[in-house]
Order: sequence, then structure tokens, then C-alpha cells
Amino acid sequence: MAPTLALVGATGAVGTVMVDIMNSRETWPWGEVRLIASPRSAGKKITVRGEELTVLALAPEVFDGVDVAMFDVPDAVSAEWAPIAAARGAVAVDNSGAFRMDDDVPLVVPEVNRDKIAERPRGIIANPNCTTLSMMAALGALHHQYGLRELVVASYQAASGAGQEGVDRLYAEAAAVAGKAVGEVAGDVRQAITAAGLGEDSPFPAPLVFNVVPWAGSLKEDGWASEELKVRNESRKILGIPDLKVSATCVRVPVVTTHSLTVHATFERPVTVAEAHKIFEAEPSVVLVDDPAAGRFPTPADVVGADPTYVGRVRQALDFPNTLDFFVCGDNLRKGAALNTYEIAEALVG
Ligand code: 2RA
Repeated sequence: MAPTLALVGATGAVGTVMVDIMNSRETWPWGEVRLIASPRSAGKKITVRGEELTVLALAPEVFDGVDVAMFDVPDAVSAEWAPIAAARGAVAVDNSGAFRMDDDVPLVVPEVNRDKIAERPRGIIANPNCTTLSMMAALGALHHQYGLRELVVASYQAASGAGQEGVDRLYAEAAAVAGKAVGEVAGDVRQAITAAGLGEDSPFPAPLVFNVVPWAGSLKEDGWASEELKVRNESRKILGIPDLKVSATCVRVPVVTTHSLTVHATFERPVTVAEAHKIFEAEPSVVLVDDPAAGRFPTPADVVGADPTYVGRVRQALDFPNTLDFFVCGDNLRKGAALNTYEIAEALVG
């Protein structure tokens, strides 16, 4: 019998992208699909592959008979409900941060460490944070050939990484400055935003429009942002390099959706740009766009809505041996969240 798939958080921002992904897959290994959400959203109708489904309220019994349950919900909801789904016999594939660094929960990017899905003593598999995920397909492909040793990254993160609230705030700030000559004098962007009636209750610690904000996540020890520590810890776990040297700086930019990163990666062995191009071209989930003479490189505005990771600006670092610099863009709501979760679910039954 074809396996049963459940989606918890079906009406949320990532859940909505997940339904879009489910509707657009070429192959479909699933039988019954159950859409699950909070009691507030239960009863809504959502069409999945031509069939109108009624959203069910989250309760232990909705997991009975489910083979794979995908969770696109906040950490606290996953922490409570993924173990319940697993106890009822489902494999829980969780997109929250609740389990990512637990030793007995694999953290999976199918292109990089697909074999880890078999090692799931708690019946839970975690999906990485979108910033780490945006570079993993490209970095993993290089690591498998050349052995990654050191990683220095800077992120350029989209507003939607902070949820719908982040997107709404960016649009509101953009409306506040539209048509105004601001950004020429310190503080004038802030003044325009305040004059338009936007309060201090922003998900960002500074104006995002006409600006860049060197902060994502919460404050951790010694001035690090949680997002930067996630890049370090998750990269080590996914790539299976516990002592990988990593330094990350995470920055929010006025882009609606699609995270970008600059990557400075040092390998055990020398790697040329031509070799790196070949590896990227051979990786099905990577698209290489690297012709700077023709002005061709990936940008978030051209990548949003796409499934692959886009890579460009590949260069050999002039002063660092065995080191490449490159630029990646990945849709943070697709490969960065819903798509990777779905690909794990698919790998479980593939
Ligand atoms: C962000 N990576 O962009 C986070 C969302 N998980 O804020």
C-alpha cells in the first residue's frame, strides 16, 4: 500500500510553500495525505494534487497510520508533537530548531548525507536552518572531492527568514520611503519610517529598507548571533567534520525571499576554478551561473521561487592556498525549508 504522508503546519508560511511543492512534484509515491494545523486553522480546505482536503486539528490520533509526518511549525510545537508522532509509528521530519543538534537525531541534506536518514533511534530527522542549507548542496559536492578544512561565510539574508512579520515590515518600510530622497543623511531613513507611523516593534533591530543590518537571530555568548552559531554547528554535523573551522557573519538585507552567502572555503587538496565548475555542473540540485564578463551571476531577484542552489563568482583565493571563494543564492522558503524537508520524506520511501 502506498505510504501515508502528513504535513503539520499546513496553513503556515512554510506549510503553504510545502503544499505548492507537493502539487508540483513529477512523481508521487504517497497514498493518503493528511494536512494538520492548530485547532484555529482546522476545517480549512486545501487542494493537494487535485483533491480538496480538510485540515485536521493537531491531536495524537491524527498520526495513527501515518508513515512520514513533516513538521513546519515553531520549535515549541515540534518539541512537543514530533515525539508523539514518532511514538504513534510515523517518522517525524522536523523543520524547526528543536532537535537539530541532538546526537540521536540526524540532520540531513539528501545530496550530502542521505545515508544518515537510516540512523534515527528516536524516529525523528531534522532539517537544517535555511542559512546553512542555502550553501550545503554546493559545499557538500566540493567537500566530497577535495575535503573541506576551513569555512568563512557571510550571509545576506532575506526578510522572509524572519517570517511573514519580516516580509510585512519590509514592505511597510519600502512604502514609507517610496519616492523620497532618503539614505543621503544619517538617520533620515529612520525618520521617514517613524514619520509614516511605523513603530519600534520591528523584527529587525534597525531599518531594513535602504540598509543592511548585521544581525540575525538572538544574542549568544561573546557577541555571536544564534544564526552564526547555527551555521557553524550545523555545517560540522551535516558534513561530518566535528572540528571544521568555521566563522560566519550573518547579515539581513532588504530582499523579500532568497538567502545569499559569500563562501570562502579551504580544502585539503588544491582545487581549480575549472574543476569546481565541473563539480557544480554535475550536481543536479546546483545551477552554475558564472560569466562575470557578461554580467552573469546569481542574484536573489532571479533565483526566488526556484528549487536549485545557484552558484557563481567562483574564484581561486589569491592569498590562501587550496581555497575557493564563491557566491550562492537559495530560496530560503524552498530548498532552505520546505523542499529539503520534502526531499527527506521522499528519500524515506524512495
Ligand atoms: C532567518 N534563518 O533567516 C532564519 C530563519 N530560520 O532568520
